[in-house]
Amino acid sequence: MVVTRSRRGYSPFACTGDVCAGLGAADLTDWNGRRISPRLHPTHRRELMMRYLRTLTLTTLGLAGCVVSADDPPTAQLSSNAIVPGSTTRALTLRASVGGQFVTAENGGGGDINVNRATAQGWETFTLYDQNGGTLQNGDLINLGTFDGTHFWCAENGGGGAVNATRTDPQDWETFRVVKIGGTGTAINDGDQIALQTKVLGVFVSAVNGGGAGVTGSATTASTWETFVVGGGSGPVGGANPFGPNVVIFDPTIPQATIQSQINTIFNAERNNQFGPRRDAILFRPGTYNVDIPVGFFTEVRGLGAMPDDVNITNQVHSDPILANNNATQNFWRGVENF
Ligand SMILES: [Ca+2]
Repeated sequence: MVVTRSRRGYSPFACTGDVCAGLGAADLTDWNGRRISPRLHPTHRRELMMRYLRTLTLTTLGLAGCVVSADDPPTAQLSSNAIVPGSTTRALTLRASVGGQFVTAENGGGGDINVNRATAQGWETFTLYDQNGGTLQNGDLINLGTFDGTHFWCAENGGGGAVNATRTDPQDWETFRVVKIGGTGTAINDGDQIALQTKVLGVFVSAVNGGGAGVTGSATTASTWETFVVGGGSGPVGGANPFGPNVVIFDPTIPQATIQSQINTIFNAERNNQFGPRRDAILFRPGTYNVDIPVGFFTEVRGLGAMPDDVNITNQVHSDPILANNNATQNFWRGVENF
């Protein structure tokens, strides 16, 4: 539950809904239990937006709920960096080079990491946080989030033993360096082979026996068991991002065609969804985007910059009439802001 005090002195209101599912859908009540419609009350709407962005920021920084890894001895971790601001994200799958099996976080996170899946689905899809932003390059420091949106890969004690997915706060044990194995150039793209080196001790993650078992983080050199094939696409993270599958976050490094495709997919789902349950949020990190954004029902489009000028949409954003004869009197439940 999130409780926030209005800047104008209104009573705080409590949200029992999922803010990530879209502002238009939030189940908001005031202290008297009355439902608040943010669309009809400008002050509440603004407050909801501020709270939403605050929650988003805190969650992005890994600070929501003041989450701390209780099982990490505080003296052993060198720092608490949470998700490094400016990190870019991408979906990632990893396949052992030797046996060709995919790496999975059992149950989508919170436990073991194994290398024993023939195909990649949700549990085998990770969110790669590229700490220095931009594209993924040889030598970049990364965090690897699991499908449940809660946990991160962790090399216990910074390396030398188990690697699991039991931590919720990405600190140094949860930070790895990507080392490109072979190939030309420094950029890492789908199909390239990489090794993962722990940040603290500089040892490498191994697929034990080349696959069919778990992973460890104790190899001093990157050889066959330490080599993984990158996959999963370089586009924005959908189902694997911390906010769930109905929140997409774009940044300027993502190809415009990829962004446009995802926007179109969302619009096609929301175009006539006046009475349906689906909710979507489309979020843009600061930058310029030459995309066309039709806004359907229950869709919120937001810039994530400190100021509206930080996000520029150079094509168009529009909400066309959904009824015949250019009748837009039922174009409800949608919003755009901060770009
Ligand atoms: Ca990078």
